[in-house]
Amino acid sequence: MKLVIHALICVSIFGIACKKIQLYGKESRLLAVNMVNDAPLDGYVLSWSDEFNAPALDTTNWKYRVGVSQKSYQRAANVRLDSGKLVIDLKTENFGGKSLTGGGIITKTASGYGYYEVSARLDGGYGWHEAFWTTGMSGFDDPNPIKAANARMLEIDCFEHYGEYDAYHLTYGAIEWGPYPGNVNRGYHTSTPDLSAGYHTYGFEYTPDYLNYYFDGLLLKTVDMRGVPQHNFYMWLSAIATKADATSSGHVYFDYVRAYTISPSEYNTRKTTFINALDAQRGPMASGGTDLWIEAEDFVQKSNWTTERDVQNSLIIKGFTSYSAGRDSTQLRARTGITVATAGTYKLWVRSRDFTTAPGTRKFKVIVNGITSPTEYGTHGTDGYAWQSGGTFTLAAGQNILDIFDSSQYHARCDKILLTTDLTFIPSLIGGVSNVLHNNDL
Ligand SMILES: [Ca+2]
Repeated sequence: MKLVIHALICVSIFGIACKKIQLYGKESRLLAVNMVNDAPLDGYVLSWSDEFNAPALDTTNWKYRVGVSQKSYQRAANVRLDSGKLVIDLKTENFGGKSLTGGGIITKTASGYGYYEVSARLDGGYGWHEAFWTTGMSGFDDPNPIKAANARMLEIDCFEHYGEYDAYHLTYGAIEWGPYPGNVNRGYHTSTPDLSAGYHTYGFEYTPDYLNYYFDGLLLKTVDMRGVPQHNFYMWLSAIATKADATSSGHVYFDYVRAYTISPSEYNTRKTTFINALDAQRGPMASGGTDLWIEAEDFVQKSNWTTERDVQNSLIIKGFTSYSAGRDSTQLRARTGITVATAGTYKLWVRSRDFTTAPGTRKFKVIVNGITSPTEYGTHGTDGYAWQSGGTFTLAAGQNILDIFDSSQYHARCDKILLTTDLTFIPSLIGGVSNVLHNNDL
């Protein structure tokens, strides 16, 4: 009965799952049924896996990673299946203009939300970089539209391991690539066991709301994904050289890659814990009055301000990076119109970035309906983003105009603005989510 249920799920959610079951016969079916019972995260069921038990790589599901990356040329010939493992051989050999060769495999079918896990032994050695990661591309030459100009593309690095660090240190993270490049998050974990000596599980849970990283079943980090670009992706299991003097031979072993999905109702139950934890990290998201939360990156006229993803996975805008005399105000300001429903007196708060290195040098001003706030922002003296208060302003119902003015022309960064009728409210941490309508009727 469980097999029937599993088969129905995989037909409807993850088409290639059934292909696997049909290809490898009764033994794999039994394995799949058992793994449903062993789903590593509450609410999830297995939807697809490759246990690498076949005599050769299933090229209906996988393509080889081929070509130059960093210090090595990746070859299909370096990838093989042996005793139930996918093995990537790392070699010193002259090929394709490089003196080192690595390899990897990439899924041919895109995957979506779910939990993904590999079991791997990372014995590449010095100078090699092993990884389980995802991107919207199924190859660097992939014409997939997710790679199109201005497409917001997310890379998830479930684990990366660099042999030159040591055998215990792994990193993980997510990166947004163009048009707002930057780290959504980055972290690392130091393992007690030697990652090169045995198999360990590396997993990530990708959802519309959060991204979880796991090592050997241990939750390493929960990242807020609300507002972060999301799309289906291809899985990459790969090993390349990052050092020209990488060790002369090494091997990376993958025991399996497994994909799990969760039903909407199970997800609604599961997500509560993680969303509550993330919201607690945001600080207060509402005052006792009327709040206008305004993201700087939503300003309709940005002029020379550029949008970037910065620490704490916030989207921000950044001004000029070097001073030049003679720039006029239209070059220095970002401007937006916001529609206000409730007229009144509002207190201004601005979330800016400062640095402990040369604090107070990346500065900007905020102008509300032509009146400049007395505070200059980017001067709070703490490392990272913080809120600064900026006086009170009268807002009329209807159209109001805000400017962010680049007063230092030197790496000024603004995350968001709060205008609130609660004059005693003090925002902290990330704050609330955007709740205003912007318009370009200026
Ligand atoms: Ca922002």
